[in-house]
Amino acid sequence: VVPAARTGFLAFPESFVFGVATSAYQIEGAAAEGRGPSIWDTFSTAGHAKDGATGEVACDHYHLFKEDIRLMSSLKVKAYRFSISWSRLLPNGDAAEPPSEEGLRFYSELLDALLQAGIEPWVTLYHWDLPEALHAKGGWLSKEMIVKAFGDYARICFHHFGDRVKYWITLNEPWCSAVLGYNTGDHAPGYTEETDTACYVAGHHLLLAHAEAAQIYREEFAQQGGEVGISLNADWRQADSEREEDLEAARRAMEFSLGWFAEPIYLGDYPKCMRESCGDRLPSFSASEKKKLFQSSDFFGLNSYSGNMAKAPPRPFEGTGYWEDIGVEWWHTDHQWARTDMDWPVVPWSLREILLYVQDRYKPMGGIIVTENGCACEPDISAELDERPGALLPRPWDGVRRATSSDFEDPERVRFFRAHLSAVHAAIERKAQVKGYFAWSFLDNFEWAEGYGKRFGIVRVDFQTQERTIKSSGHFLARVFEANGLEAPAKEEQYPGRTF
Ligand code: PNW
Repeated sequence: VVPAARTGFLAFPESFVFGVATSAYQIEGAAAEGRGPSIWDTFSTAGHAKDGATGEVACDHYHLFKEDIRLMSSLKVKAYRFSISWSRLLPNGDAAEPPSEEGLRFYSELLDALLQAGIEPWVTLYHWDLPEALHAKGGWLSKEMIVKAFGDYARICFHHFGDRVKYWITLNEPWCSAVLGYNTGDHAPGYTEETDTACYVAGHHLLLAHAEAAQIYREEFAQQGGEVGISLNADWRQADSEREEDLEAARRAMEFSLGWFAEPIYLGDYPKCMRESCGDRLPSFSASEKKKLFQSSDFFGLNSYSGNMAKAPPRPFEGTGYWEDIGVEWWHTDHQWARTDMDWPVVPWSLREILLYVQDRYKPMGGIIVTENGCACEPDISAELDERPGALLPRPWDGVRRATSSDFEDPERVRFFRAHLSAVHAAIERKAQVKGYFAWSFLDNFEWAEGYGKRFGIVRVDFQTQERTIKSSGHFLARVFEANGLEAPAKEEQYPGRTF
């Protein structure tokens, strides 16, 4: 193999945090071992994920966590982002009952083992697995109930684990909880748009729950000396042209995705364009709620996987509802862009753009942490997809794929990470205060509605035997983590499609 001609070494700041990420429902399994049901148990056992997949066993991380931490050590991981399963601590969601001893013991042992291995834990409190008992009481649509319930749960976590956890993330991707859970119905609890307000109501309460947990930490646990942030997801939207309508479409797309959750926290209220489109269908914050939300995040967690274009529709959409309210041709794209197995366009420069946008618009205190970035690619699955009639757009690894002899060789993912890490580096050079990067994901896992067919891991999991094998992308990242930097992509590794 002739080594590609690269253009130089990209060094990251000394204190940069390199890690890997997972979430409870996607990896733990042990669904019945002391854990109460969550909305994802209900949703997946009802058959809403592909091939009837559920998280009942997943990666069996609940039993294999020690082995998994050894693997992380061998990958030179400095930080590990995982989530706590709410219903493993509070099987009935009820914080008036004492938390489950079994649940406390599991997370306590996990934290001890991580610290023993010199790995810094970054802990997400809510990665989508709402206790079913709380959903039955109205879930994210019930303001009084859910804000208090989340605060009580957060307090239990801070109390039991805050001696060892210095980085907390209240919510993972509230946009997904609100839109996929309460509008498209692709995720639990699977509400499809019965009303044109449900996702805004859920989103409102998600924000208030975040603020409640952040306030509890600051008022009751300040002496623990940690930080509390939130992880928001968005793909960068680039205007398709310089026409004013398209520039406006790009602004709206960013404000209806990232801004919806970022602006109440960083700028004091919902984006103006949301209020204009939605009127009273978008709930309002009281003065005291605004105050509680403002600057309620000690760092800006950003999850970003892709980018796309924004184009104004030829005439305004009719009707109301989240997608109509945005008023952007959401699926407009560049067909030259490569695609991952999720069909998400591969647009590395968009990660640089969104980081610069976050820095410029929100100036987050504590800086920005990329809390997720990665790609799904799996030789067998996409070979199948490639043969689907009339199907897919070009993929980055067309041609490479069939030459790939092993499931553990994933040059496509190496290429993805190299390109995206160099985009992060470029953002830092342009003064974005990016403090860390977590690869999604440590393990192949339960990819929500997609089941087990979409593999994001840098470690291969054989779901029959639970055997783990480090992929070449894992070895690649281990070298990046150790060297605190990487060689820039070679010319031939650059991706096709528009770059603007
Ligand atoms: C994130 N979308 O999910 C989640 O935080 C992870 O749990 C998940 O495994 C990962 O990304 C990969 O999907 C998303 O439709 C799911 O835009 C869907 C979307 C975005 C993020």
